[in-house]
Amino acid sequence: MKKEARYLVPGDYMADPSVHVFNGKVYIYPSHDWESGVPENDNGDHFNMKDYHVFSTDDVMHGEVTDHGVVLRVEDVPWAGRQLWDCDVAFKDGKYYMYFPMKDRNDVFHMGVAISDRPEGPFTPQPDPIKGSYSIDPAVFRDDDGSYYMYFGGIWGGQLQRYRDNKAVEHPSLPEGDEPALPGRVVRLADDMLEFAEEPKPVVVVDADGKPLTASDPHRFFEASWMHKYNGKYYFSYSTGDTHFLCYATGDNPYGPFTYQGVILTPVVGWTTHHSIVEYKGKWYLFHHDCVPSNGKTWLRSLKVVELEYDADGKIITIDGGAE
Ligand code: FUB
Repeated sequence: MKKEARYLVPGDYMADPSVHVFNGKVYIYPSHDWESGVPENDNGDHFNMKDYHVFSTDDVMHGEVTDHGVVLRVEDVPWAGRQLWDCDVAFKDGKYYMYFPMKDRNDVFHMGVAISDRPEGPFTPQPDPIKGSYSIDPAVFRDDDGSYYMYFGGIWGGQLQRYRDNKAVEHPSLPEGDEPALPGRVVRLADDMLEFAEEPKPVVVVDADGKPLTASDPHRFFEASWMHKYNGKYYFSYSTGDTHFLCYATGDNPYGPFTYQGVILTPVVGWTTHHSIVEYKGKWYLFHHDCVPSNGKTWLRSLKVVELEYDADGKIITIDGGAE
């Protein structure tokens, strides 16, 4: 279905929106793309982002979008190497916790935490990355019982293929053909929000017969996890990367398994696709990005929002991403 969409920050290149409602307003936590001159490759070196901005609005489709400025920079982080990719923010007991993936000085991705008293930042980073953290794209979900879970992981440049059972392997590889696809990960956060409370677990997406989606399935997990709850069900959504869909699967608990349901967004202009799903003032929204304003430059993406609809059975109605 084609839907009215809005570019939220026409004056700059922002991508990978993580969105939450705090204090009655919508807060958007994107990556900040820029023309760094780094050539494009499968390792994602061209996504050479160096800071984050925060945006807010109280009218998603038509209202003013406030830019709260730079809230964290690579050079603020004591363990920094390079590349601030998709972040997320969670609120607990009066503090806002920003979770961000960045490469350390050995070019290995880990997740850091930075803290603020305000949703708009600025955020002060902890001295070290989260112990046992790896790969990219943290999405933090608060369940109704007050537990917080981080969904994460991304293959290729996101380095997830370098890990099995949460340990780095000497010879990274990806499953192929009919082998089960490499799953994303989920982990409960500790009460202080600064550590993992347990070992990360695989987020397995299964078909209607309960079999894990295979590595050759165009709808298998690649990166960009998100979790939301709708009518009491857990909706795990993600990007399929090189096949360019946003898909979702549902389950009855935060760990899954999740049963594959369908496509949320067909391919957009640009290589990556990424998103978050949020309810605000009684409507549901899909925040995402595409490369239309930059004429298809993969590394210069623009923030977008469209209204999301469910049918009577809780199925998400597929949105047309606009790519030919
Ligand atoms: O923005 C850099 C990376 O591109 C993100 O971490 C991925 O999800 C993809 O959007």
